[in-house]
Order: sequence, then structure tokens, then C-alpha cells
Amino acid sequence: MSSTPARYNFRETEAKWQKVWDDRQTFRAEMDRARPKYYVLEMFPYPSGRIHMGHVRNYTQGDVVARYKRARGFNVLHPMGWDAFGLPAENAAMEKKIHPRKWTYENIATMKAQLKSMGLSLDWSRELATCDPAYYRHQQKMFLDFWKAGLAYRREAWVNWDPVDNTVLANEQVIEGKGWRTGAPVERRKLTQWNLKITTFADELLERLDTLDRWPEKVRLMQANWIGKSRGARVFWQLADASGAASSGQDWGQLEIFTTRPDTLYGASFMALSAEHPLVAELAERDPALQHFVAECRKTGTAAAELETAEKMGFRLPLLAKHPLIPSRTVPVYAANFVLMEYGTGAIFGCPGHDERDHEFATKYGLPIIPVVMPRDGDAASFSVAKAAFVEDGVIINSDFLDGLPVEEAKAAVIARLEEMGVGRGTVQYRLRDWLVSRQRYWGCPIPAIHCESCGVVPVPEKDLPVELPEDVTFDRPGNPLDHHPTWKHVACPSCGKPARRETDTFDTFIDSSWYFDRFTSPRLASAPFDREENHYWMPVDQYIGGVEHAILHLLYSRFWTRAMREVQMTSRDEPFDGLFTQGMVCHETYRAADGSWLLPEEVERTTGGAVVRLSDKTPVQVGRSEKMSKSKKNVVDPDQIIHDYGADTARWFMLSDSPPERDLEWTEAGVTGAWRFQQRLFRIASTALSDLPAVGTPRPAQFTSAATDLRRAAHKAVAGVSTDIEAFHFNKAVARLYELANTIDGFAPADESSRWARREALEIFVRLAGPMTPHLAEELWQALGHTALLADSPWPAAEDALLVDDTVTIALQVNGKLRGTIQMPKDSSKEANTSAALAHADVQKAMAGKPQKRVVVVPNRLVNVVV
Ligand code: ANZ
Ligand code: ZN
Repeated sequence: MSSTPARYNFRETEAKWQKVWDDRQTFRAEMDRARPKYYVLEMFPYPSGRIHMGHVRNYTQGDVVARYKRARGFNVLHPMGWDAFGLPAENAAMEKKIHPRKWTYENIATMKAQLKSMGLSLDWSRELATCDPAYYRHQQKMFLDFWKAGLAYRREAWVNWDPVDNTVLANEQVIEGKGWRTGAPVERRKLTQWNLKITTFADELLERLDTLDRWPEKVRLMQANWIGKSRGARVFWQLADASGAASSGQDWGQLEIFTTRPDTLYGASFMALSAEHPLVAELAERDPALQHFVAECRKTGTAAAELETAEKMGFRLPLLAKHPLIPSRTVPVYAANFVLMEYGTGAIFGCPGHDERDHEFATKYGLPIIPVVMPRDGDAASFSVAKAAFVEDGVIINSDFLDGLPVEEAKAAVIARLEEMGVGRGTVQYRLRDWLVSRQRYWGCPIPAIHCESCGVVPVPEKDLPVELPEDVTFDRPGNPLDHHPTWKHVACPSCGKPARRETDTFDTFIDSSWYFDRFTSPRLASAPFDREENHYWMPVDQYIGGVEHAILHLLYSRFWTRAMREVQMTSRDEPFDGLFTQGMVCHETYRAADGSWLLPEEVERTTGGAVVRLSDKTPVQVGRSEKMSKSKKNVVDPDQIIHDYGADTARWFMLSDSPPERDLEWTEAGVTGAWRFQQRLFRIASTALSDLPAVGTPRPAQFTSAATDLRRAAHKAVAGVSTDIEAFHFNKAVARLYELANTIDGFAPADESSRWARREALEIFVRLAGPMTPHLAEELWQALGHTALLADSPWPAAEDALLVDDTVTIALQVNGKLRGTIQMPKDSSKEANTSAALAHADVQKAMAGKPQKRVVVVPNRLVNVVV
């Protein structure tokens, strides 16, 4: 090597190209019906303060897809925005005395600058923030439409109440009985709240999962479980006084229960009602002990998972229930803490032989355990279920006309009998509940409703939208600042004009994120949430990318919202996301000082001996396993620092190279420096070659040396391989191929014109394939190679099929027996393929001088002779 090329100055180069892309608005998307579209979206961030490595990974993956599809000729939409409402802004207001709006917009500014430094191919002209009234006014309008269509309603229900934050929590926000944020034990409260009728679409949301074949299987499964379709039966039990029917003379009527196991009806040994069951409330009026029991039950939240694990508690009610199929059997009736009022009918029959919870309950209260199902090869006379319920499949015993039937057949048979007798019917039950959307918080979208004493709940007239949040709020006392505001809630009733009160609840922020992808299709439109044509052109999202933690909530709510829009004729679509990819987490080792305190990775160093010590005082550090980066354990690396020290391309390259994108990635210093060295090496390889390359656009030589052909083969194989890998989200494999190609190019010494040409071709291919991953370096090298157009505007390279097969042969091309050139052909190519390749060859055509061919002689794998 004659001269040492300059080091790659990533800082200058990255800033330079970001400015060029920005100035030329390279990534601005415009509807163009003549071109196929591709909509790439990463889940938009919550503006919490600064971006973290999880964001970097997520957006890098999306950017690879966006840049790749762009190069493949698609009209790509790749927008970014902010999921800007939420509790942290209010907490900042309380703790730091800063207005939530100010806090949010400052964070947006910081994070936007950080994202810009990553060199993402985003159309920033479409940026939106959900806390902007220009955004949420449309949300309010859609809500009014849904309300009119019966998809939104108010209902009194038992909800989880966080006594510290003074707000309702969704079931998912209650962790081990405590508020997810405050850690305070959650209480149950009965409140009238707004709900959206997601259950209307329960079956459709479930059925359509099967068609989402570009979604991860695990996400579809999680949604299916969440919707939770159970087939079963409702069974009516006649109630009577426990002390003998005559004692009170009261007719207790029938108790309706829901079961998924009607086949076990003969194993019933008790009934259990939810503590919130109306019948329990009625009985509690006269029974202080029962009141106390109900109060105890209310101390836990309403989440099913929680009730599942809590110790089973029951309260014996003064009632008996008559078995619908066995005239002589009555069973005791309990109020029990493990029965949910919100599921089925809020009442069950207990079958301790075949249900774990019932077994635990029966054991505790000394109730009979009657086995009614046994393994296929069991012995009916001796089979018992003393220690644990038998929950496997099997055959029915001790059950009269059902004896000997397999479980599934017994279910059908018993349902038929119940229906015939008029004491029950087969039903379908869903676990999915309607979506409770009221939140008693300030920093959210106001619910556009007005409460009037004479007219009831009245919608805010459309002309008065948006209902904007007041600016002047205080956070000095607990509760909802909107409620405390001196004037905001006082308005005239839109229908009778009398003084009325605004709804002070705001929407669950999951509503904000249920349609933002639609808004991106016409983000500045004032008259409607989106322009129909634009929306029709861009939607659905072709590739959505985000964390698996959103597998249920956000993704299910978005699927619902799209259907709700369909019901009010805003769209004809029912699914918003065609393809979904869920990326893994970014992990790092944890470090602890001798005193047990957590240390940041930058506060420790690895000695040459391999020991890990604290940087400041060289004391030993305890190294913990790699875990998801989190502030609490301090195992975080700041993206800003990495981008400053090594550049965005290095961060991106490492993120992509380390592990398959759906898996967790372990962030290591060594990995980053390795990626950085590779950038430098690439720059050196390219710079060294530059002095000895044919000019851009030099025509392809007629013949290649076999070394040149080998190089070409490596490059063209990389084109095919990297393309397939990117399409399949195998980014780490694509990176591995590029390493390999770089080595091949580096080891190649051109000896003639054809190999110099081949070297340029290989370098150009390399740069183009690396473009989606390390866009700045690639753009720089593309320019250095003599191109005037941006790489970002250049097409993806095409692989030549002949170069993809290893077994090629060199075929001599003759015209009238005279050698005119050679071509590479796949071994054993057909006579026709050889002939047409020969006739297409420039030198053959020249030698033929326009004369028609008389005859073509083909010697397989050797020679083609054209006779003219
Ligand atoms: C009798 C029985 C026998 C049951 C047996 C199970 C096994 P999935 O499948 O999740 O829908 N159940 C019904 N309503 C309930 C409520 N509100 N709260 C708590 N549990 C309730 O579960 C349905 C089963 O859960 C039902 O079938 C019922 O218990 C119980 F060997 O009825 B089963
Ligand atoms: Zn009124």
C-alpha cells in the first residue's frame, strides 16, 4: 500500500449526510398511485426524556426495512411521532413543578434531536404528538360517532382503584394486588365509567387472527387467550332455604351458573357466588357477618390472575340448590372470593373432583369430592381423586346416562338433555371485557361529554370541538386537577342551556395510540382524522415493529378501533397491521460495588487480568448476569454517548449484527468496538481501491479472468443472500454476509482491466447492500466512488442468475469457427440457453455483421459456433 488513507471521520460525515437528506427532503413521502407503496412503522415512543437502547434497536430495524424497500422501488412511508399523553408528565409536574405540556415538549425536542443523530430515513414532515389538540380533536369526534353508533356507553362497574394516585387502573396495571406505579394496595370501587364495546367484535377479533399470517405466532396466541372463547353451558339451579323450604316461605328463584364442563355436572358438591352477586348483596342486608366477608373480598383487585392465587375463602349462605338432573340431591351455597362477578354469570357449581380451585375449596370446607371423570384405562369402582383434581381428558363415570362417554361427547349429550328439560342451554363465553376508558387524570384527551341534571349525559356539539385541556391547573392536592379547576367544568348544557358540568375524566392513553398510524396518512388535515384517498393508498401498515409487551393491549385496541371506524363508515378496512415483527430486548451485565449499590457500566473497568473493578477506587465489583437494561439496576448505556464516541453507523451495525432481531441482544463494549473497527476497515478498503478503479459507468468487459469471475460471483451471491435475509428479518445473517464480502474484496488484487472492473462492481454492490444498515458510511463511499445521485435514491443491485450458481463453465464463442469471446454459463445449460447467450454477446454480433445465422453448433459445456 503506497499511502495510508485518512481515518474515517464519522462525526463529520454523519452530520454532513443527515443535513443533505434533510435539505433535499429525501425521505418525504408523497402519494403516487403509479407506484406500489410500502408503509413501515415502528411503535412510536413515549417522550419520557431521552431515548434508550431499546429505541435504537427498534428504529434501526425499521430503518433497514424502510431503506431497503425504498431501494427496491417502493414508495415508502416511514413516519415518526409521539405518544405524548400519560401519567409521568403529571408526576413530573408534581415533583418538579413543571407543567406537563412543557415537560412533554421539552422531552420531545431532546428525543427528536437524538433520533435525528441516528440517521433514520424518516419523513419528519408528518411528525405528530397525541397531546396536540389538532390531533385529539379528531379522536373526540370519532368517540362521538362511536357513541352515536352504540359503541361507547357509560356503565357502573367494579373497578380497581389506586388510592394514592386517585385513579382507576386497568386490570393489567395491578401487579400482585398493588398499583403498578404507587405500590399501594388496590381497592375495589363501584364507579360509573365510559366503556368502549370491544366485546361486539370478540368473535371477529378472534377469527381474523388466523388470517394475520405475517404476525408472530406467539402474539396471535396471546390475543386469542386474552379474548378467551369458551364453549359451555348455562345451567339453572332451583334455590331453597337451607333451613327447610317452609321456614321463610320466600321464593329464592333460580340461580344461573356458567360452566365449561357441563359433563361434570354429576360431580357437583356445592355452589359458589361472587361476593358481588346481587343475591349476596340481598342476603348481606340482614347479615353483618356476610357484610364483613364482602368487605374483605373487596380488598383485592378485580384481576383474574390475582383471584386465582389468593387463598380460597367462602361464606356459607342460608340456601340450598337443587341439582337439575338429580332430584334427590341438594348442595350448599357459598359466597366465595374466587368467583368473579364480571365473568359468566358470577356464579358457579363446584366440582372438586375435576377443578383445582374447587378442590382446594372443598378440602378446606369439608365438602364431598365425587369423581365423575377417570382415565380411559381406569377402574370406575376404585378410581378416586383424593389429593388433587383430575383435570385430564377421560371417560365419564358415576353420571347416569353419561357413563362411559368421552368428555367431549358427554358435554354435547348433557347440553341436549338440559335444553330438553328447560334447565339450561349451550353458550359461548368470552373472557374479553369491554374496554374501560375513563381515567381521573389531567394529562389526557378530555372526554367530550356534558352532564346535565335535566338532560342526562349530552355529547359536546361538534362545532365546540376540540374540548381543550385548561392550561392553568395545579397539582398540589391529590385527585383530578380537571375536577379541581375553578371554572373549566362549568358549562351550559348544549341541549337545554341550563348550567351543567363537563366530564372531567380523560381517555385512557391507549386510545391515542389506537389510530395514530391512520393519522400519519394525512397528518395535517383539519377537517377529518384522515383523507380517505390518502388513507386508502397508504394503509394498512405493511410492516409494524415493536416490543412484544404490546402484544395484547395496544395491538388489540388498534384492531378494535379500526373496526369501530368501519362501523361508522370511515373505512372499509378491518385490520390495521399487515405484518408485525416483535423485537427482543437490549440487555447488559449488572455491576455492584462492595456496599451493594449498583454501578453504571461506565463506572467499572476490566483489568488486563480479566477482573472487574470500580474505576474510581479499583475496588472489586460483583458482576451479575445480563438483564434487560433498566435504570433501577443501572445496567444502561446511553445511546448519545455511543453515537458521540463511535457514530450512529457503529451503533446500528452492532445492533443488527449481534443476534437475531427477535432475540435479546447483549450489549458489550467489545461488540461496539468491533463494529467500529469494521467501519474503519471498510473505509480503508474502499479508499485504497479508489486510486485504481475504472471510472463510473465504464462498460462491462466482454471477458473476465477466472479470478474476476470469482469475485463477481461472491458479490452477486451477496446481493441475493442479503435481499432474502432482509425480507426475512435475518439482519444478523445479512451482516455476516457483508463481512464475508468485505474480506473477499479486501483480499482481491486486480491484475487486469476485467478484474479492476469486477472490483468496482463488487465495491458498489457492497456499498449498496450496506446502505440500509450503515447509511452514512455507505452514502460517503457511494459519492467517493464517483456517483452524483444519492445512494438513498439509488436502486437496489440486481443479481445475475448465472453468477449465483457455483458450477459454471466457460464457453468458447465462435463465429464461423473463429474464437470471438467467452461466456460463463451454468454447467449443463440447455442448447437453447447457450445459443441465445451466444447470439446476445456483443462480440459475436459484431462478427456476424448483421448476416442471418445458417446454423448453430453447440458442444455442451464447451463451445458455441455460429455459422453465417
Ligand atoms: C364447573 C366445572 C367443573 C368447571 C370442572 C371447571 C372444571 P374458562 O375455561 O376460563 O372459561 N367459572 C365460571 N364462571 C366463573 C366466575 N365468574 N369466576 C370464577 N370462575 C368461574 O373457565 C370456566 C370455568 O371457570 C367454569 O367451568 C367454572 O367452573 C369457572 F371440572 O364449572 B367450571
Ligand atoms: Zn340540559
